[in-house]
Amino acid sequence: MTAPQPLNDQEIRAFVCRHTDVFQDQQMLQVEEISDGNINFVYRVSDGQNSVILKQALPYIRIIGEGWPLPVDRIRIEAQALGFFNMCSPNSSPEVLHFERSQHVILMEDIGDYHNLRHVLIRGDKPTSIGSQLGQFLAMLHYTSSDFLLDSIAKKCMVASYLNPQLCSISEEVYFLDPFCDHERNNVSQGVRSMAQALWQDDELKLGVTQLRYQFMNDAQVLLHGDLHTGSVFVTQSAFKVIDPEFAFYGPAGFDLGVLLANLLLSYASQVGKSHVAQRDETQAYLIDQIEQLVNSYFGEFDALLQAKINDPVLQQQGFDTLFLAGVRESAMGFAGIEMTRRTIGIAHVADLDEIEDDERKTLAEMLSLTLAASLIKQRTKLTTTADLAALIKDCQAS
Ligand code: SR1
Ligand code: MG
Repeated sequence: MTAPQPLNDQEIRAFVCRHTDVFQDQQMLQVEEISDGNINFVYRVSDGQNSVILKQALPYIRIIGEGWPLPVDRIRIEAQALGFFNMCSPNSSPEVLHFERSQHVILMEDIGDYHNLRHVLIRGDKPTSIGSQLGQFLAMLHYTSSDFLLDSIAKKCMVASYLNPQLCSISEEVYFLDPFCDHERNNVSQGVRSMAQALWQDDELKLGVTQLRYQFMNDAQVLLHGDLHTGSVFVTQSAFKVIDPEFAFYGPAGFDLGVLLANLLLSYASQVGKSHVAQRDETQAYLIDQIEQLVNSYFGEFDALLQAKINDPVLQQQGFDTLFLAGVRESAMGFAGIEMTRRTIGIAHVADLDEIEDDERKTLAEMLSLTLAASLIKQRTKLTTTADLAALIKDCQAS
């Protein structure tokens, strides 16, 4: 039997005209494939004036094919999560124009005026308040989906409607398993092979990884984006949109914060690849500022929301809010270390490191990433302020 195929251009034009009233003439529509992630097919459909985005899920991973099957229910979860994000924080995600369950297709607003944050940072552009905007967005998402606001039954129904077993299973493997053993899926550069071999033997590190994986598998605290790297964020100088929540599920709040923090740190580590020292220092200072903004605004906003309203009378117990947020901070630091490790030596790398042309500088950047990652995992209980985090980053760079 042949595998289900991506829609062809004619089918895409017909689909878009059937499900929107944006376009006059089907034959005038241009279809451009803009798939950028690993998993789905994405197209921009335009008549020169108006445009929409069509995203199609097939029952396998796009870049691998039928060899890695993946249920199409992920696109139902993505449509649902995009709606929830916009409900929590208006205009924080592309508007879903139509979701067609039978064909596993979302039609959504084209955010063509926004740019992929990973590429923005690689170019050296510096959007000024992206750290604090994303920290506030995440705090609002996590609080709104938590037991602090929802009643027990509503929360459990939310957990059920975001069960995403196969995508969680992928994350359990590609974040927590492969990078911490000599797995055939890993992609380890020659320059950091000996560091990778050392970390595969590091029992203290692997115990931390095990604790974090167990939290990822069991702590259904809040609705997570589930894959919040800088390629899942689009920005202008003053605004952002979060895309691509197909990995959304109920998990530990520290996961989203940790993954985002890690991607800013990967950008930080990649600056070691620059020969122009003043430019490197300026960009690293900018990134530290964004990291501090992200962490401080997340905890500041979450704390303010908790002070304003906790519905559950037991969760109102004095001191529980502080304990909860301290736990989130600790796990976020650990998850950041996991994400950095997997993006450096696992199956899914990041362009920030991979596009460094000079091999020696690339090795130095990858070494800094792995050093920082291991410190974040091992020292996560001690990083109780952003000053502690900034000091750890400086120490790792100096070592
Ligand atoms: C097999 S590739 C897995 C990764 O691709 C997605 O973009 C997610 O980051 C996932 O971990
Ligand atoms: Mg993605």
